[in-house]
Amino acid sequence: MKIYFAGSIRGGRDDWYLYREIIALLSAYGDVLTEHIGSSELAVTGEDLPDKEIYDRDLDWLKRCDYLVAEVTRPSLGVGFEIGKATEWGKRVLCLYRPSITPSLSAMLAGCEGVTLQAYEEIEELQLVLANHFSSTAMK
Ligand code: 6IA
Repeated sequence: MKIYFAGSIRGGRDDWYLYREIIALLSAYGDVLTEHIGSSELAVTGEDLPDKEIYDRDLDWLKRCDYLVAEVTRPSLGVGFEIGKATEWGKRVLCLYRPSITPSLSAMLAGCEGVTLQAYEEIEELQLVLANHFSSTAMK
């Protein structure tokens, strides 16, 4: 099973350490194609690739994934774009967010039928959330 994890890059790297922990939890369920999102070395000015190469590579991974899991507490244009594409392509999409920081999410996520939203505050809560999500949406 292939999982595409999406998290803010140019939208701000405040939560990079949290992304790293979520990626570690996700790796119990499949191959996480985007482990670099949780890297401390990927800064806002980060990866040394032309934008077009990043775009082509990421969309290719997104097309091949079974699940998109996104941490959407920090608004990111790129993450929103990826969620839009994934829902259009019929991927299973789980969006995780912390209401203490972002109490009301964009209606484009909150109102989208193709998106499963899950609020949480502590990383410890996610173990159960992910177990439930992957067992209830298991690939046939
Ligand atoms: O708009 P954002 O940059 O916050 O968008 C973040 C999302 O877009 C992530 O979920 C990634 O999948 C994708 N993305 C955006 N930029 C990159 C990137 N390097 N490398 C990999 N995925 C990316 C950006 C380097 C840049 C800061 C020079």
